[in-house]
Amino acid sequence: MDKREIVTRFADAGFLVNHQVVNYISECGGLGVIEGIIASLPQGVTVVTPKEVPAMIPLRTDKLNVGVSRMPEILFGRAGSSVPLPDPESSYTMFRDRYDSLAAMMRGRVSPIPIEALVRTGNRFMDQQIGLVGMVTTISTSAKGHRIVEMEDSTGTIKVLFNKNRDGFAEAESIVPDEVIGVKGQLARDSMGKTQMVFSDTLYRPDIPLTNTISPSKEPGKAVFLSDIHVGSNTFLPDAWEKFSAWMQTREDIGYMLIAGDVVDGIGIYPDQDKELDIKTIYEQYDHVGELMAALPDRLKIVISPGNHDAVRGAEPQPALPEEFRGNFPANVTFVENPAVVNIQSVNVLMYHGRSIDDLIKFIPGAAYTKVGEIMEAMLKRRHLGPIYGQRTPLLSTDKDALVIRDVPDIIHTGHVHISDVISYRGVLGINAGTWQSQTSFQKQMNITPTPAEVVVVDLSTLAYEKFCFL
Ligand code: D5M
Ligand code: FE
Ligand code: ZN
Repeated sequence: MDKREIVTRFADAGFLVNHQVVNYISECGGLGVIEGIIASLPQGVTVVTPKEVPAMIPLRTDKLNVGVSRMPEILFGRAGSSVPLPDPESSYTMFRDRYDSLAAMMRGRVSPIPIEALVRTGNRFMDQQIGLVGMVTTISTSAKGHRIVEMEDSTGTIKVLFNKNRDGFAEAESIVPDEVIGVKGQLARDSMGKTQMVFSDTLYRPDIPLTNTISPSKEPGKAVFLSDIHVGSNTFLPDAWEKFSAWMQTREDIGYMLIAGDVVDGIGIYPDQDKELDIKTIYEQYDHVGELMAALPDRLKIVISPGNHDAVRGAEPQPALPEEFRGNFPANVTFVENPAVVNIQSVNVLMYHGRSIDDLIKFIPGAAYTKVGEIMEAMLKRRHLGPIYGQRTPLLSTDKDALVIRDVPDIIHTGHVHISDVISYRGVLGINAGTWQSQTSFQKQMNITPTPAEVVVVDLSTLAYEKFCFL
């Protein structure tokens, strides 16, 4: 990052900044690092020196009295819990569960009428203000530029028009296939007196309640978040990892490490991958990750969920890494499914690798890989990690839709895009820490510039975060 820009950012926020801090950020920072530093400045500080930047504080030798971290409690996604449904009707079961659980979150606000009652000829709701809740089946744009969305519930389907000249049209433009939405609007008839469509006044999403507040841990403790280590790739950054690993030895205040998938690069994941591999068997790749984990302080409680490069079924929910790959891992590592909900000191973390981010970016206007925070927000609004069926994210049919965000998490932790971003949405912290591999030839083609070797540390007792970079 440009040094002048760094100074300007601090100045805009009302701070002077020391040149060592500027050098540090220019080497390994972006706007997120600056924002992290500013957010964690104590009251009364006007000049930012290395003393105010925890990542720059020299290694400490004294012991911090932080006690022993409790074991993470797996609330969802325990190894072995996702069972595929066998019969061809299974996707119906899963979508029904998605509809029921998400519709329940909106019922009080929308007071929905079954779609069958709305489309019945001569029905009593004609020309009135009505509410409905449905899953989105098709989306199109009218000749005049309005959005037309077909919605389906268990009784029928109906078209809903979102007028491009109304407030909130941007939200309507962000409607994606297979999400569950609510609408209040006017039922309109055609010249034959039959229901034609609903003209929407207000779009509703399951969303995070406005009343949601942050609920940090009552005990002291910190957790470090990362993902996409990609061990085995010739673009994995061993020196940066070593720097991070050495730093972890000094951070006795950090009791937990959460890793949201792609711990190895895998074998045969993309065409010609073999030319970019330093470690050419999957067992050796995992053995090496095991060594990296064993070199970290053993007081750490580590949780690992898989991603699309890991040696498990690609369809989501993905199972936990099987025993056969775990031989070299220390006992302080817990393997969970993708997605998973893990409780650390009463802070609930929803871990999801994030393959669906590719699909959501494609469907949401203005979305970009450089703004993955907005995609985490999109997931929270929809209370779903990956609604779109039949695109790049393979979805497994299970009894309950594992990608529904049933309970509001304190933290949502994703990866996959290799570009870090942190957001806060209605009291939920969204963290994507980035990756440990430099730009691959594939990403070069796609024009994706990664932010490697960054981690995010969260103080569980305040839910404040800091970013650290080890390039
Ligand atoms: O994903 C690394 C990055 O590459 C992430 O930003 C998504 C992007 N990616 C991965 N696969 C594809 C395809 N097929 N098309 C477009 N973009 C993609 P990783 O899971 O680590 O390979
Ligand atoms: Fe990855
Ligand atoms: Zn990935």
